[in-house]
Amino acid sequence: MNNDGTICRIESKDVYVIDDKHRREIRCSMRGKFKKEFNLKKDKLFQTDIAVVGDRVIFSHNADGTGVIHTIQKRGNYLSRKAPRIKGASYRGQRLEQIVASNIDNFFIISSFSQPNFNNKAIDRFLVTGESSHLNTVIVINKIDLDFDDELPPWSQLYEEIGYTVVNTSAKTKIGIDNLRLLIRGKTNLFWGHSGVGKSSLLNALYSNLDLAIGEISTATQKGKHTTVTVSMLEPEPGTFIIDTPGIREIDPYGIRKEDLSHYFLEFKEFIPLCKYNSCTHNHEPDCGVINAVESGKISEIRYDSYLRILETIEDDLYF
Ligand SMILES: Nc1nc2c(ncn2[C@@H]2O[C@H](COP(=O)(O)OP(=O)(O)OP(=O)(O)O)[C@@H](O)[C@H]2O)c(=O)[nH]1
Ligand SMILES: [Mg+2]
Ligand SMILES: [Zn+2]
Repeated sequence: MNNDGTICRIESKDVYVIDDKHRREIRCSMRGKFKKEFNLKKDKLFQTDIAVVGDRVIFSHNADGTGVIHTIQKRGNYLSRKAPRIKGASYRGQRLEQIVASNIDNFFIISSFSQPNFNNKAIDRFLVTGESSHLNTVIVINKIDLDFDDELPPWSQLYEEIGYTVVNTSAKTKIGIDNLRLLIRGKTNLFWGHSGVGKSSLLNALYSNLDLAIGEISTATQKGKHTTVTVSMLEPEPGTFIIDTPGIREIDPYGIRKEDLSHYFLEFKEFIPLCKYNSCTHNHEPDCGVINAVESGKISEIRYDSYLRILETIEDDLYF
């Protein structure tokens, strides 16, 4: 008999599925046809994953309590990034797309005020990733108990003025945790950010029934030690799903063209039609609406600087 479920975890060939009806986790394998299709498409394939956490599937039960996945439903949306370079899988300069998770209601960019240091450039990159994947994005700035000199408010304000929801939290003192819980309830939420910012700590603070492993911060580098190692979906209360992810090293969004980048900086949008050239990259061109807006203070220089840095890294890509 066929059953519906959602992929919650993948461990090499084992795909764990939460059964819609019984809310139980079932260890499944993928039907052979998936592998065949994967090999056939390999030349043209820009996606390294056939099945990802969040995918809705149809599966059947085996007599021994395991299951077999027959169908993966079309993804409503997904978060992807450039895959780490895989030898032999791509030609020179080409990077594959790696899908992290699918069917996401809220994309939470988790950052920390300190330990590791607040990094607005990284937030801006993550925002581009979220916007280009059409996700509903929320910014969380954790560890505000370490903001002894009240340096955080201008940063929260910068992003709030653009239109983002910003939640300031401390997993330690529990500030902001109730606010965060309200945004999460009843939705599928992805937690994304560098190692050590406190993704798993926040989840433990949000839901007392979770007991996720928490890592230390290296005293030498002020960075996390990659404590969470797999993407996994949790259901801390019925109907609320959270996908905890391992801290990322590489943060490049996938598949963005130079001329499209500015559309993912939401506050630039109204100024783009004022550019003299249609193909303006807002970098050096004369009569540029975006540059004029930066000069008159309507766009923050900090954000424009992030834009230029990301633009440079896109120019390194050869395959578009
Ligand atoms: N002072 C302070 N420390 C925190 C807070 N939240 C987390 N930490 C500490 O930060 C360290 C890393 O926390 P984790 O929850 O493991 O971070 P993570 O983002 O899940 O890291 P990875 O799993 O490696 O990606 C731990 O030592 C936590 O105790 C906070 O709000 N304030
Ligand atoms: Mg973690
Ligand atoms: Zn321009």
